[in-house]
Amino acid sequence: MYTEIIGTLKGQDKHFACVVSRFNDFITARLLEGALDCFTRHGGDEKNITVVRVPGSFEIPVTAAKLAKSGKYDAVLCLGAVIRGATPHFDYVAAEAAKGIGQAALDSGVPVIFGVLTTENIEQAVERAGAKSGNKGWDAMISAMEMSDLFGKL
Ligand code: INI
Repeated sequence: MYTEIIGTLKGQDKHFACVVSRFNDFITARLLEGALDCFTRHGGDEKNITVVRVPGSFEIPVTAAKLAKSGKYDAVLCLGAVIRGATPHFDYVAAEAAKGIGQAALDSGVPVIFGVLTTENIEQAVERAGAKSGNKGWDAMISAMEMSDLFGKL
């Protein structure tokens, strides 16, 4: 018989930081709403959430790394939207965000959640920010709750 360790989904007594990009704010605001809704519906108290605004997704990793290392948060959520049609340097911004967010988690040992949309067009981004494909901010909060609970047990 093996030992299984799993994280459960609960917001009680959890302290999270959300790094939110102002670029494509009409999308990232919806992602934040989804994350907060998810948190409070799982017993979390909104006063335990710190929202940190950054100019764009490129600035998310360094900010997330600083927050993760502060020791104040059980997890850091990264919420951004990189839309190919809107930028000639999509690949650079998207790649840096993904690589840097992963690095922030590895360096700090704190769950740093990738809630950055990388889409071909605005329509796809809208679909993932509360329309027909759900809300990736909500999904990011689910991952934050699961991972922070799991890390408390490892
Ligand atoms: N930042 C985004 O979050 N999404 C984008 O689609 C985007 N585009 O289109 O360029 C974007 N650019 C800004 C970038 O993240 C930095 O803020 C900027 O380059 C300053 O470092």
